[in-house]
Amino acid sequence: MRETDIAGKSGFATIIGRPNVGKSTLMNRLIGQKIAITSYKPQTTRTQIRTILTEERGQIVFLDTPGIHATRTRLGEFMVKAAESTLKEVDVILWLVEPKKKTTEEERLILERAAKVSTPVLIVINKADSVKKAELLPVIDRWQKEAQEAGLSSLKGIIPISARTGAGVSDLLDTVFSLLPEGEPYYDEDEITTETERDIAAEIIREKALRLLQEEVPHGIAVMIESMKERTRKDGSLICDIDASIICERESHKLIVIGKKGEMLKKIGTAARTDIEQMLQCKVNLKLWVKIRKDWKDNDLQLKHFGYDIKKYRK
Ligand SMILES: Nc1nc2c(ncn2[C@@H]2O[C@H](COP(=O)(O)OP(=O)(O)OP(=O)(O)O)[C@@H](O)[C@H]2O)c(=O)[nH]1
Ligand SMILES: [Mg+2]
Repeated sequence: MRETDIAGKSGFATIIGRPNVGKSTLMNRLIGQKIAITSYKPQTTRTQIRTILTEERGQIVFLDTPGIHATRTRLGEFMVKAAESTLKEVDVILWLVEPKKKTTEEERLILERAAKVSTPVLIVINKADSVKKAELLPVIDRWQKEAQEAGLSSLKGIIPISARTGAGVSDLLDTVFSLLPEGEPYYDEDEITTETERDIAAEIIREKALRLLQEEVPHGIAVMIESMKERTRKDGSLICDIDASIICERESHKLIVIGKKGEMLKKIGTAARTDIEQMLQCKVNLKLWVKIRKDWKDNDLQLKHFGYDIKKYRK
């Protein structure tokens, strides 16, 4: 290909799929840096997260989105809207699925929605490392048929990858670039994300809570950064003081988050501090509090206060 054929591409690519399929892992892999939090539990990501990849051939703005699922709470409604609202707004849809034998209800929902828009779609079969190569072909065939039957006429390819190992990711990137329109970049070339350090710090704390706590407790948690200030220590080095609150839904959850003699809260704090120090490249002094806001997941005002503004995506 001549260089001029690929020069100056620019556009948006949304990453959608059901919960836990590996969307955030893929986005981090694509930009080569950890911005979005990940966990083995479904419904980890709650908002749209925007990251930017700039290369000589152009710029891609990726949107990592919450997993699409059937939902009963206002927070769940917000999350699904945050994902679905991207479908029409972008230049390419990266739809992640897993190499399983059956299509899930959630995936049928996505097929239906994606067939209604004219945006180019790539079906990305993630976690290809979890099956033998020979098992992938029937999966590709099955998705081809599913897409045809659902009238997904904008399907541009089916690409197996592993977000975990990186296998197939550069082919995927080439395909995304080939589908983007030519145009000026949307962001400066040194910009990696539109998330603030505060947003990322709050998410890191939530990630540690998700990974360390068992069962339903972490799904009812929100994290608020109350204050975040850098100061110079006597020896001239920088330190960042962060005060943050973990919000939970009930007293019993608060006790679990704090743990016996405060052990759990300490664990969450230590793990989060290490990651935040890596992000900020300086020492961090992290203080964590635990607060109760009863049923905050169904209260529009509180949702907005914790960064989940339901009006943002409601059309
Ligand atoms: N084996 C394998 N596991 C993967 C791969 N990609 C992601 N995972 C794992 O799948 C789990 C979910 O990953 P996430 O990236 O958090 O998934 P997500 O789709 O963003 O999930 P939600 O935000 O909850 O919708 C994690 O335990 C990842 O380590 C992969 O390519 N192979
Ligand atoms: Mg995610």
